[in-house]
Amino acid sequence: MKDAMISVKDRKLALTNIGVAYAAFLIGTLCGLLQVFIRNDALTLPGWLDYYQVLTAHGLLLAIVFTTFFIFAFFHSGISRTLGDFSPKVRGWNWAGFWVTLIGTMLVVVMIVAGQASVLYTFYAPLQAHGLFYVGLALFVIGTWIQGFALIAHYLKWKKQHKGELSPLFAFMTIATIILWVIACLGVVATVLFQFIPWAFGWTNGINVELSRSLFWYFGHPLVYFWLLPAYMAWYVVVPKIIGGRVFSDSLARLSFVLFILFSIPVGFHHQLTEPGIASFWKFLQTVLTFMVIIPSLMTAFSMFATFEMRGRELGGRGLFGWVSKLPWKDVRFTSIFIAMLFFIPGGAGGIINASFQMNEVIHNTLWVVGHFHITVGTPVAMTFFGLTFWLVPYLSGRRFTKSLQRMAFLQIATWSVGMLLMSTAQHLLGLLGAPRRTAYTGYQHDSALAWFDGVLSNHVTMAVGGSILFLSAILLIYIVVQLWWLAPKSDENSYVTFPIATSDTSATPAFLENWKLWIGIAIVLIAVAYTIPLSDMIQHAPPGSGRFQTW
Ligand code: HAS
Repeated sequence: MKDAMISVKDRKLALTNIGVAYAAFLIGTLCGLLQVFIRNDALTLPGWLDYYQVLTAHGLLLAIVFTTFFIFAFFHSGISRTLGDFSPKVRGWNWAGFWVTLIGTMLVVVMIVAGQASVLYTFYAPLQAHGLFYVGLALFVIGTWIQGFALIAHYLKWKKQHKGELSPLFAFMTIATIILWVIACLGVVATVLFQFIPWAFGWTNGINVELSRSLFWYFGHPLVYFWLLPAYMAWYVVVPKIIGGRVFSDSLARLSFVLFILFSIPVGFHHQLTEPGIASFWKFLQTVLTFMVIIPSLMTAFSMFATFEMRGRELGGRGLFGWVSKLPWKDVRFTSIFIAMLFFIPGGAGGIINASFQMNEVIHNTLWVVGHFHITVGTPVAMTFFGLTFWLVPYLSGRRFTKSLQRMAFLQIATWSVGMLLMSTAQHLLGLLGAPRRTAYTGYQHDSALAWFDGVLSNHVTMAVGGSILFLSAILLIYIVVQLWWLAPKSDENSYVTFPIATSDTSATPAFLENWKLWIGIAIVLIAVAYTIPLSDMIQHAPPGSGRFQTW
C-alpha cells in the first residue's frame, strides 16, 4: 500500500536533511569517544588538537546540528504527509532555509577546526571565538527561521482551504514547536548580533557577561524543548499507530504543547541559580515557572500509559499489568521509543532535582549535569529519533526495512541503552562526589578527587566503557541508515514502509486550543513579567564590560 506517499521532491528535501543530521552524528559521537578517554587519562591528544576544541565540536554537532536537521526532516515529511505536498514556492523556501542553515553550520565547524572557537556549545562570554563563528551561529538560526516560516505558510494555506477545521495533530504540534523556537531564538539572536559580533570584530571594547549569559539561557532552556517536542510528537502521533491504537486524548495532547509555549521560555534563570547579579526574587519566580513546565511532561506520561494500557487491554491483557505483555515488543519501531520513554523517567526526575534551588547548589557545574543531559537529550530524544529513522528513511528512499536490518536495529538500541546507562550513571555519581564538568583530565592532588578515578561504578573507567559502547552503537546506526537509504532491496506494493499517523478524535477538542494569537500573547506577557526588570537592571547597572579571554 502506498499510504499517502509524499512527492519525490519533498522526499528529497527530507532525506537531504537526514543526511546532514547523520554526518554530524558520526563526527559528534567520535568526539565524544575521544573525550571519555581524555578525561580518564587514557589518551593524550596531539598538540594540534585541544580537548576543548573536541568538546565544542561534540556539543554543537550532536546537540544542535544533528537534532535540528533531523527535526526539520521529520517536520517536512510529516507536514507534507498530513497537509499535502509543498507548493514549488514553499519547497523553494524550505531549500533556501536548508542552505542557509548548512552554510552557518559549515562556518561554525570551520572555525572550530581552525582552533578559533573552543568556546563550548554555550559560548559563554568572556571566552571569545573568532567573529565568523558568531556569524555562523546567526546564519544557522536565520536558516531555521526561513524553514519554519515556510512550514507556517503551508499550514496557513491549508487552514484557509479548511475553514473552521482543526488542523491534523501532527501539523498543530509542528506549528507549536516552530512558534516556541522562533520566540526562544530572539534571546540568542539578540546576544549574538548586539553583543558577541561587535565585540569579536573589535567594534566594542567589552562585553556585559551577565546579560549575555541571561540572553543565552532565555534561549537555552526552550532549546531543550525544541529537541523534546518532536520526540513527543512521535510519542503522541506515531507510537499509538504502531501499536494499533489511537491518540488517547486529542485535547490533552494539544494542551500539553500549548503549555510548553507558555512555560518553557520564562525559566532560563534556573541555569543561573548560582550566579550573582540576579536578585533572588527573579530566580525564585523562574523556578516556580520551571515547575509549571514539568506539568505538560507529566500529562504526556499519563497519556502514554493510558494509550499503552488501553491497547494492551483491547488485545486481551488482563489484571493489573497483564496488558504490558500484549504490546508489540518485537517491533523495533515501538521498542526503541518505549525504552526512550523509560529513560525519561529518571531523566525528568533529575531535572526536578536540578531545578530545586538548594539541590542545584550540590550539582551545578558538576558531571551530574552532563549525566542529566545524556539521559534527556541523549536518550529519550535521540533514541526516539533512531526509532523514527528505522521507518522514515526507508519510507523516503522507497527501500525495505528487512528482517536482518530489524535485528541490527534491536542490537543498536540495546547497545545504546547499555552504553548510556553505564556512562550517565557514572556521570551522575561522579557529579555527586564533586567532579567538575567542562574539564579535561588534570593530575588532582586531593584524595577525594583521586576517588573519582577508582571504585567500581563511580569512576571514569565506567564512563569510558559506556562511551565506547555508545560509539560502536553509533557506527552500527550509521551502517543501518546507509543500508536503508541506498542498499536495502527496493520495496514494492506489498512491502512499502508507511508513515504511521494515529487517528485522533477532535470531536471534543475546543477550537480555542488552536488560537495561536492567544497563546503567543500570554507567552509574551509571562516573558515580560519574568525578564523585563532583571534584564533592564543588568543593562542599567552594567559593569565596564569584560575584555576577551582565549584559554586555548
Ligand atoms: Fe534539563 C540542565 C531542569 C528536562 C537538557 N538540561 C540541562 C542541560 C541540558 C538539559 C542540555 O533546573 C545542561 C545545560 C548546560 O550545558 O549547562 N530539565 C530540567 C527540568 C526538566 C528538564 C525541570 N533537560 C530536560 C530535557 C532536556 C534537558 C527534556 C533535553 C531534551 N536542566 C534543568 C536544570 C538544569 C538543566 C535546572 C541546570 C542545571 C545546572 O545547574 O547547570 C523537566 O522538563 C523534566 C520534566 C520531565 C518529567 C518526566 C516525565 C516522564 C515521561 C516518560 C513517561 C514514560 C512512559 C513509559 C510513559 C517529569 C514523559 C511507560 C512505562 C511503563 C513502565 C509502562
